[in-house]
Amino acid sequence: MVTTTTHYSDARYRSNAGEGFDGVVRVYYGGYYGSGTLLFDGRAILTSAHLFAGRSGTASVSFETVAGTQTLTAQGHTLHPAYDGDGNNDLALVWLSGAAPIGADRYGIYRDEDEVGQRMTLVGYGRNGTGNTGATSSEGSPLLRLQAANRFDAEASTLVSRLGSTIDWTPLAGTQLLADFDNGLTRNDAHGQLLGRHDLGLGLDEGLIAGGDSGGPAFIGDRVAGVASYTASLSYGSADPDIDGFNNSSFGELAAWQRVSAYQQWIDQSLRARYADAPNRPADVVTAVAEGHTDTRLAYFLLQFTGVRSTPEQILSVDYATRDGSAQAGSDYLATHGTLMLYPGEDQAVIAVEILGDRQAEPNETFYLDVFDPVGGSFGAGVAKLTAVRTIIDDDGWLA
Ligand SMILES: [Ca+2]
Ligand SMILES: [Ca+2]
Ligand SMILES: [Ca+2]
Ligand SMILES: [Ca+2]
Repeated sequence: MVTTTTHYSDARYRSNAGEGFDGVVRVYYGGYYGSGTLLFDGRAILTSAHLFAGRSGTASVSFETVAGTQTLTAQGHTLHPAYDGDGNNDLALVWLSGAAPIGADRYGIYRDEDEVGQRMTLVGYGRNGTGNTGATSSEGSPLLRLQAANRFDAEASTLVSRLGSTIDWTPLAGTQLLADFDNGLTRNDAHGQLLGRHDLGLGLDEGLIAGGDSGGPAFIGDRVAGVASYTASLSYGSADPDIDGFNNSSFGELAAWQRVSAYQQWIDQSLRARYADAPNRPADVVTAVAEGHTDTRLAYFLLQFTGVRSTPEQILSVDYATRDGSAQAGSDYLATHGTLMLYPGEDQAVIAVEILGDRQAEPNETFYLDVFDPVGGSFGAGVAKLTAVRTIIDDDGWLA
């Protein structure tokens, strides 16, 4: 009745490349395809661990942007250390060997724990089909990025408390989110029938994951909130919602996404650990960054907390956003915004901003990073915002 292998999305509504989500990629490893999301520093892909486990090879990542399809060989990948092969901690990070294509969207991660009940957008390179037939196309070429929508209905450990030993896997509490594939009929409303979470879906926008979508994102707004992990066809007592009884991403099935908000510390700290040239103390901060000639390079801003936590476990945070000076977002650097978390044991961390290389002679230019909305600390009496400036040093022969 249940499979916990790769699955993803059966979208009845779909869009092709060029309609957004240019940072959702296809990931290839060991003869298998999945999907993934380019994260906010332009250096890492968030995907699922089960694409890699038990296989060998070198990962590659294909971007579809207005510039066409670009496939990059990965430098390596990291599985979540507690991945158990049975749907828990099913996350991996793929490390690009350089910067992602400039035209690919970078995505922040969803950090709040209010996902259940929210509409989300599913994007991936999985098989397509319809809710009545299930996934019908084969995986592989050509790249076809599909899009659909759904709503998170429940947290996956609810399955255990409601269905007991009917299910043969044990979702870790708080770490997975569920959605079902609705056709508007009560009898095929999987979470209504199985969990008492009644919702008849989003009409023609509704979709689910299918093979090839594994590792792909579920976005709430423009942030990745879930990572596609598995689908299931479940029945319980008189409840038999799957329209055809097969695990094929049809109406009446449910799917699970790894809950990104529960893994933000692992994601953030894994990315930061890759910044070999990041400053560790104020004296090492580089405020003037050479522009470079191609791709992007990282400029770092160092945030330090010098106060005392109310408890050692307290997590601190600030929000941040870049702002143009004489340098302009999109032509001189890539705009970014997000939340920087300081986890227990951390009193400082860096924010990375991508500087765009080119071969044009131009003046040295500046941009800003604003930091605001501190949680768990303050910037000092009456101070609502901190601002730092970086200078992009032209290296193409400007004479002034
Ligand atoms: Ca649904
Ligand atoms: Ca439903
Ligand atoms: Ca089915
Ligand atoms: Ca240059």
